Amino acid sequence: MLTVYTEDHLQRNVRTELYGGQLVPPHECPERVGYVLERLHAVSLGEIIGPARYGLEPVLRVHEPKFVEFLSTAWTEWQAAGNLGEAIPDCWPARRMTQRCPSSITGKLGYYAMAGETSIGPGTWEAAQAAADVALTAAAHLNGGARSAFALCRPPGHHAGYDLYGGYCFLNNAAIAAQSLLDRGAKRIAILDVDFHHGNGTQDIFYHRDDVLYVSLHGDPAEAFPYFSGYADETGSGVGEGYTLNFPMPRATPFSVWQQALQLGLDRIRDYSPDALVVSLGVDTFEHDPISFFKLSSADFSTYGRMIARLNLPTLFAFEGGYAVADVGINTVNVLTGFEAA
Ligand code: Q9C
Ligand code: ZN
Repeated sequence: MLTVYTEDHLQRNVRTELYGGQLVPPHECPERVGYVLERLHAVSLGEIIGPARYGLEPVLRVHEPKFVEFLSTAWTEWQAAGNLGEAIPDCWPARRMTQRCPSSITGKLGYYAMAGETSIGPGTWEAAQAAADVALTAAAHLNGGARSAFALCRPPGHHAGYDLYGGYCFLNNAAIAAQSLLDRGAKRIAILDVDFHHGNGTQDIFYHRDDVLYVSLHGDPAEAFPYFSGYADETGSGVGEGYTLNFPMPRATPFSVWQQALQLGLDRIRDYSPDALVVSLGVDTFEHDPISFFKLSSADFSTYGRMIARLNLPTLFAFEGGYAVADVGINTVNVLTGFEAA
């Protein structure tokens, strides 16, 4: 399997995450990708290539123009306003307040943020754009006839909505890749999101559409981030009704249960008969993940890689979460080698 990767992700290297009432070193750190690369080499998964540059056009197919403009200027504006730390919001457009976008940078952060843990720093925008290019390059590879490709994206993307960032995400790499596959001739794309967290951003972008089926397995939003998205009764709207499928699951869910939900999701994807599959591949379902609560072992990742392969679809894996940093490489690459072994 081909991997697409660039060291430009290193430009996202913020010092702070708002966590437990403190500003701590971010869970979503550059070392995560280092462990994946190490493991890719160890198993000789295949060639690793750099991304092409696609510019903003494919990004603007799924994100709002003013949101993209905000992301590209936020750090400069934050600094120019005289702030000393990294850029974080502290005020949101809550219930019954106006939804107008302010001109103040602090106001804009609250307007565009779906969560407050994700600091913006120097290089955040450049890294986010490079991650989108990584996903688009992997998509182009599928278009060229490949059976699979791995987009080693960082920062991750599935919490980024049409005009929302947060949950460590800025641009929705998987959604950008899915849309580019449609724009290059695919009629239907399925997105399978196996990250521990609900991909509220991906759901948001495609909620009202029937040309992208979104299937997600995740921690019950009553107990897990992003808290305000991911219930089973969120099924799509308008022509999109029935094209969003959520499997929220409780604390300590073991692989035996998770696997049953996966099989139901795979059955729905098969019925949909898509031209290609995009997998939002987060490995924070791991039993030792520090911020999540499922109980998958490293061997379970291989097992479900084989299950995904049985769909026999052109498949793009886009890297998402996973914060048991030293095990992120093994778990991620186990999915890919499981897929290839099937
Ligand atoms: N107490 C991804 O995996 N904070 N994002 C959770 C838990 C945000 C995760 C706090 C987690 C975001 C891509
Ligand atoms: Zn996650």
